[in-house]
Amino acid sequence: MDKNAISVPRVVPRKIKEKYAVQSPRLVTTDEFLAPGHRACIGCGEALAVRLACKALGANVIIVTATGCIEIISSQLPWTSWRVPWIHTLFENTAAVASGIEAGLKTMIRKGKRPDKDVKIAVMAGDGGTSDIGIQALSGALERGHDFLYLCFDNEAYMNTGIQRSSATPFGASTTTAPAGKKSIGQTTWKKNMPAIAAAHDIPYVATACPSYPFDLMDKVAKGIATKGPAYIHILSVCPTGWRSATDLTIRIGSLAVETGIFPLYEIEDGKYKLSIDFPKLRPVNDYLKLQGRFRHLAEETLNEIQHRVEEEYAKLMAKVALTKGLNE
Ligand SMILES: Cc1ncc(C[n+]2csc(CCOP(=O)(O)OP(=O)(O)O)c2C)c(N)n1
Ligand code: SF4
Repeated sequence: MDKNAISVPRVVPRKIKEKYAVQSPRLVTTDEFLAPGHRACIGCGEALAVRLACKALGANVIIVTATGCIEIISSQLPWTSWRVPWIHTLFENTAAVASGIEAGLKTMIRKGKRPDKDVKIAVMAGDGGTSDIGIQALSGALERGHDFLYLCFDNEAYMNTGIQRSSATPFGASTTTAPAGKKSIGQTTWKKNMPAIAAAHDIPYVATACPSYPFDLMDKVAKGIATKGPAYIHILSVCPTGWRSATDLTIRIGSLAVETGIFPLYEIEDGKYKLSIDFPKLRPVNDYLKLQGRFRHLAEETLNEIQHRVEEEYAKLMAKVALTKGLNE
């Protein structure tokens, strides 16, 4: 057991506490690989998610980070928050740089120039860097089968440069480049399903996570980094600055994304779907939307449209989970 480990009570979603509560405490390392004192905004879900992910990755990892909030908040020269080897790359080539590092390490090990054979590679990028600008390099790396874990921290817009819409911005959200007004509801396209795109590459591990469920997130990162071959985890990261939400509601809003079915938590292991939390009944989407200023302008008609779409997508996911169950029986 890690000598620095501390015992923390497990966080479980409200209302289903009795059903899912785990009485025994879990152990989490007190080691921090993303040092405190970085420059993230107050209540930043992305910084919390990165911190938790780093705990699960451990010390023996090389982290490759695209441009974006994660990079800017952590590497303001002459300081750095990174306590593990870290490289900042361009948006376009993040997964390609990780591929090169992996191939280089393999060669060094083969030539006996690297005694430590267990070093892992993790990529960290935002939704813009993943679902828009870096998608081609990511697709190539997944297809070639490089051994790394790709973590997309999805705050649903290009936050670092001022809340511009990305293909991961949800329908109806107001952003600076898709502003809501008299003639527009804001974003008019549905959120790109990045986990499904990663899964379509037939990689061994794909998952979704959210720091509102810290143990689930850390378990998935540990699993992803231990996977032989490419793994992809899509992490919903609440951004109070861009979502126009209260800074002390970050954890609650993340939980509501899951409880409403807007962002279900699941894993796809070797093509088999598994729901991480199965709610007896989903909450109405407005419970989640009403806490965020970016959706403040939405009329009932649009809220109903979003509700309908979420139910439809959730049913599709449940069908895949049921199919997996059927195949296993
Ligand atoms: C090719 C290219 N286009 C645009 C930029 C400017 N830029 C830097 S950070 C950023 C936003 C990043 O958004 P995202 O990947 O979603 O991460 P976030 O900041 O939201 O965490 C942009 C557009 C850039 N650095 N390179
Ligand atoms: S803009 Fe959003 S994601 Fe970026 S540091 Fe601030 S809260 Fe975090």
